[in-house]
Amino acid sequence: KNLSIIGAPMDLGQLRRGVDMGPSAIRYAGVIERLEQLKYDVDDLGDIQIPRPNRKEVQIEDNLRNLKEVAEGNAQLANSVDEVVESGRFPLIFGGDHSIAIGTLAGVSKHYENLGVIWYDAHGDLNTGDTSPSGNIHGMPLAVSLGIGHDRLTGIKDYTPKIKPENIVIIGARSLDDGEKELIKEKGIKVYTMHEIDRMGMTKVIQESVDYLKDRTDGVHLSLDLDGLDPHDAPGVGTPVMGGISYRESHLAMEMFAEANFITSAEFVEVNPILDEKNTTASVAVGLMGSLFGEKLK
Ligand code: DIR
Ligand code: MN
Ligand code: MN
Ligand code: MN
Repeated sequence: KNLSIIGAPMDLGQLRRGVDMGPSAIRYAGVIERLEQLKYDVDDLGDIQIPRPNRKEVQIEDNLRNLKEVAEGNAQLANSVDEVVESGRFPLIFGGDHSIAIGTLAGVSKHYENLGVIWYDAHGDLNTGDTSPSGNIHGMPLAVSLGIGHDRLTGIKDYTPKIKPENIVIIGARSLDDGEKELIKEKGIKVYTMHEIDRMGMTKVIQESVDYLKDRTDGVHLSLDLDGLDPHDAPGVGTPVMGGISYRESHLAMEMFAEANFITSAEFVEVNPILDEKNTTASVAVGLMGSLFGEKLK
């Protein structure tokens, strides 16, 4: 039970400032104590360094805002994550906006033949520069990891793709752009939208997701965007979408992942303390990590 924490204070993958303070907010909400209580050996490696863009130069190329800095930051993150996995410890990454999943997956996936990914998010994050309505790279990391997108991003760690479409499960989707919907169809990506969660219940959604991934993968990365939760439960996010997954459903999901004992790396992203109410969202994130790492009520 050895865990290494890496903070990725990235805010250049979207337009709202403040998400770079996510790692501090999560630490301040007591994550290390919480995990140590669960008998983990926790090593906090601190934050990676994110380059600052030159405000006077053109920053959007190919509809990719801050491409250079996002690529550099993620290349660094990929190296740190790679070292953690190499050393046999569980990598736990705090965002930062969701563009950091590009680096996390680049670092993790080279250690697996068939890495599975659970993408817990209101969004698909399957855009490219060509399909993105915003130019924000935080809406693109899943596509990039599939090898679709600018080669400064897909080429991190010199291999692509990082993951296979059949090894992905998206949970909580309720805001998908047209290009994302097309990609989901084309690649046959498994998606549980809010409709399925309402209809089947979270228990069945998670059971099916675990069964689906368990046989076909040799490791599973959990990428949890706090905007997957309902904004009432997790208000401190840059792109809230009404009608999300509840606090209780989310804990159930984490507890079932803990029971299945198959998550091998995780990241919690998009916590923005400037938009938050008294650090609620960071606290929710820490509570979810408690459940994911085996906290029991009795
Ligand atoms: C939108 C929003 N699909 C975009 N994406 C977000 O800009 O690509 N992802 N917020 O988390
Ligand atoms: Mn996201
Ligand atoms: Mn999202
Ligand atoms: Mn987002």
